[in-house]
Amino acid sequence: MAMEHDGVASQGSNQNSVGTAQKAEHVSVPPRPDHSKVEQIKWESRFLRGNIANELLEPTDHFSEDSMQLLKHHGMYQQDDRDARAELRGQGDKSKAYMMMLRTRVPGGKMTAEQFLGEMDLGDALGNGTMRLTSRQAVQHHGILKENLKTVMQRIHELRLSTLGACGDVNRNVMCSPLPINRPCYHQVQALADHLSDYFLPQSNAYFEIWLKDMQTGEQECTLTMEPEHEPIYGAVYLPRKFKTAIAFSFDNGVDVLTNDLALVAIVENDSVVGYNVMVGGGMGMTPAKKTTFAALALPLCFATPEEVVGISRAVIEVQRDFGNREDRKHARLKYLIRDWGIEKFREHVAQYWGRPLTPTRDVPISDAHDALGWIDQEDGRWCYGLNIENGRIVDRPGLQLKSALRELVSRLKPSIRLTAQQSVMFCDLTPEQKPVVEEILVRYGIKRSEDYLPTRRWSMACVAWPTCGLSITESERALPGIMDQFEVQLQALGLADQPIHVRMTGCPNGCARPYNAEIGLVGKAKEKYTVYLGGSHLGTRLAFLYKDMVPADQIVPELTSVLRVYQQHRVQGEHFGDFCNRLGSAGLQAACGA
Ligand code: SRM
Ligand code: SF4
Repeated sequence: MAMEHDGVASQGSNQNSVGTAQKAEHVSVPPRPDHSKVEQIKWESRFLRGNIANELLEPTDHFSEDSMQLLKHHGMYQQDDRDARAELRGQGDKSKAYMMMLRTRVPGGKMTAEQFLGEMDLGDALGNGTMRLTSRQAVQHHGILKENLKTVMQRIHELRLSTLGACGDVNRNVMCSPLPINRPCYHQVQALADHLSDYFLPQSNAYFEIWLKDMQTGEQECTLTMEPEHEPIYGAVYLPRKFKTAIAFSFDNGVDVLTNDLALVAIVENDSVVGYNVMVGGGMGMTPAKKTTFAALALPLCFATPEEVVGISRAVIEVQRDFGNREDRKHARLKYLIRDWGIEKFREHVAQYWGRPLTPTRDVPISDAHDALGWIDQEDGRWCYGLNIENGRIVDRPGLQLKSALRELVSRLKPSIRLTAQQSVMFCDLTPEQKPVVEEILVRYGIKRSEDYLPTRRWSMACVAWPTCGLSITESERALPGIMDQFEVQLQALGLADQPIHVRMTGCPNGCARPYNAEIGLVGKAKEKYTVYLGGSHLGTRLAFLYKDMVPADQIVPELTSVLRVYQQHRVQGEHFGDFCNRLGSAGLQAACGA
């Protein structure tokens, strides 16, 4: 049944040409028959409600397919334990051990000590006993049972956090530099991340109605109010696909800004942001079998002053909303619209939607990237300590009491918290007197300090993959530590231990740990086989090239060692590993390695 929506219709991908672009505001058009099934599900969902509330009441252990799609917009994914799946299949049982993954949105990774502790408690009480810091400065819980979902959602709300806008076809967690330096530019960038995050949140009441409405009154009373239903930016079918925004500084690209749909590079003069180079159309995900898909870095769109940046960002989102591909979800990210149209046509549309001509980007290159680890002077008399969390997993296991250490540290010192884009955590606002306490706690629990890792490990990152990710082809989070152990032995043997080589691994080609612009990218292609990419830049400004395909897991380090040897012998002084590989190219490296 066609419904009246006050939103914006999907116009398909190629309906308007330059010069005839109409701002399709407040038009309500149902999805076309050739649009993907997800478009129909969103359209019929009455602004993200669908049948979720009813299914929640049913005594089942999982949701229907349609609800699964909608639940993403509430910040969660239905998964099953794939280790258990294998076991069950072995016993001839075709059922699945269903569970939910929940992602809390944390703009710029900024949390309070209470929120961090509360999230850890939640993972213990109702999750799988771990907490996962993500590659976008957010927090994930795995292993939540359907019957506990509402309780978890309400507890997250009590922590004054939310999962809304963390997943789904909307703007996701907005990233920015987590460095808590007390200079105006850092505060300005965090304020913009907070603002964009709020501004682009879905406005539907569905989140409130389904998860929070029946919360107890009193101290914990829900503060959300029931406003009339209106989705002024997204309309009834939301965006064609996920949309990601990050803000970097030209002098610090620790957030890997160019891999985002909307990449804002802050330009600073006299410690204040004077504007942003706005770049568009970055994205990592690709499907090797589908040759029209690719990883891409964002392209220059325009310069925006601090007053203009929100309006221009909105125009970018609106153009993607109205012209992004809604037929094929594998071709629906902004990067495809931009490459299909060309940047000039896209620029014209953004200018038209914004209502003013755009100014060219400024010639201020990205010059550095900070890993945000170790002791950092906040320049206000206080200190911050960035602790390397290997692959973002906070867990207690025999020989690693990481969760207990963090719990003691955060409850005793009450630092404010920042999460980094490398899945690590920073304890901020520490007094000089608290510095030795941090060190003492880490030593007592046997936690390796960031300074004790080789630089390459500080920059390494793996996606979650097995056993929770339904898309993983092979291991990543559980495989990378062992690979890094071997890799470090080789680095040391070759006298390269001081090299901060960025290694990123994923369990499938979707690229959740951003492997395609890393110096070394290891991408799961088949069971225990990986594609090796080389030649990305440590600044995140260049894509890597495919070096070798279908490399068995146990051959990764031997393959890389051959390349390291060539690097050790032929690099020019100060040349980063990625730059060296890029200089030689795939064929040059293969020849030099005698492959
Ligand atoms: Fe991701 C899908 C985990 C960052 C590209 N990603 C998934 C799902 C939800 C699997 C699914 O759809 O069923 C994974 C859940 C695994 C699990 O068990 O937790 C998942 N992605 C992650 C996280 C947790 C990886 C991590 O180890 O940190 C990251 C959560 C970030 C966050 O807090 O929001 C995560 N994902 C990324 C990034 C990196 C980034 O955004 O900076 C990318 C590449 C950039 C990009 O978007 O292009 C990324 N994830 C994808 C894609 C490919 C999208 C595409 O355009 O093709 C998928 C698959 C999809 O959307 O269909 C995906
Ligand atoms: Fe899952 Fe693939 Fe993302 Fe890894 S890269 S978390 S395997 S979707």
